Amino acid sequence: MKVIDLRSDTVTLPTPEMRRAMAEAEVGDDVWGEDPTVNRLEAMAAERLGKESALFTASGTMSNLLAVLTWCRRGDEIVLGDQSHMCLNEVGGASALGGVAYHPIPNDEGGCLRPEDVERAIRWENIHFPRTALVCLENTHNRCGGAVLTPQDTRAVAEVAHRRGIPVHLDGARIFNAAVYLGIPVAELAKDADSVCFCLSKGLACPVGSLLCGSKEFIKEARRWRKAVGGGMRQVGVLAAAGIVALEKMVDRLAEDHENARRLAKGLAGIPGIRLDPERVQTNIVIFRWTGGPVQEFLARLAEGGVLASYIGGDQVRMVTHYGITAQDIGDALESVERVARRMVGAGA
Ligand code: TLP
Repeated sequence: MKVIDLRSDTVTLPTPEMRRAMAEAEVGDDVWGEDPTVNRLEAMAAERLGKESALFTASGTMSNLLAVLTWCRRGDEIVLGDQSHMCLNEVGGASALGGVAYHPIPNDEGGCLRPEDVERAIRWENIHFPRTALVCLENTHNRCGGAVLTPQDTRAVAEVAHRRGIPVHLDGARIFNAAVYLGIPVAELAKDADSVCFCLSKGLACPVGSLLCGSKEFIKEARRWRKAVGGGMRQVGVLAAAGIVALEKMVDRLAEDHENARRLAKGLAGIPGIRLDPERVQTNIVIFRWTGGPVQEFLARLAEGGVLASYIGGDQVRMVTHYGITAQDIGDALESVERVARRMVGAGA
């Protein structure tokens, strides 16, 4: 039985071209700055994102953590969305490892923060308060169904933060999906952020890696923090080589994943027990509510039929399209989901 794995775009496997590039990569000791392949990837990333410098890290979580450690001191506070990955899914790293408090404010349905909420959340000088040291955004927004922030959305928040002298970090794990959706250069989406990270190991299909981008001074400091958290890697050009292939070859094809996600969402919307508005799906993430019985049973039955999806709390299920999923897989997955849904809804009626 073929398994259609829609749990995440992190399950993507490296392309044959990536494997070849990895095998042939020229390498050196990156802690000494001597890995030519890493240096090339970092230069490419900085150039694409329109920043002075970039740092190759082990994961999106590490990039976000390094941004917090670099911008903040112990006892400071970060303002971020209550549905953001940094808030919900990064093991509380900012506070556990950086002594930095989280100040979550509501994300709207489109993954944005309202500038007036950001303004209100920023502390004024008072001996009782932590200092607000960073405002964080996420684009695309994972928990808000892959929603895209426009350059204007980012600018509106950055204007408030910058007026108060506070930098903005953008978790752009899937920022290339946003750029492809909007049909604009990724640098436009990063322009108003002081630091930005993106992942190679999601839709871009690399086995490992993320890049943190910002000013020369910021990256120099983030590089020290990367070493401190044990993230200084040595002949890591073997991984960076895949990243170079990803940036050159894997960005434009994200449009296919978006097309597949739209087809998936439209099909799901017609299945009994499933609630979602397919018009809201912009990129490669589809989140829906399952109202036809226990959600864990629904997921277990889907898995028995060869369709893997993930549970994200309440009655919500997430499906993500990616390089490993074809248009044919979408049709097959929809048939399987419909079969399970009809049985469960029929049994409950
Ligand atoms: N997201 C993963 C899980 O952790 C939920 C996924 O399957 O979507 N920022 C955003 C917006 C992310 O979605 C993720 C990963 C990260 C950061 C962290 O990246 P990694 O997994 O490389 O640490």
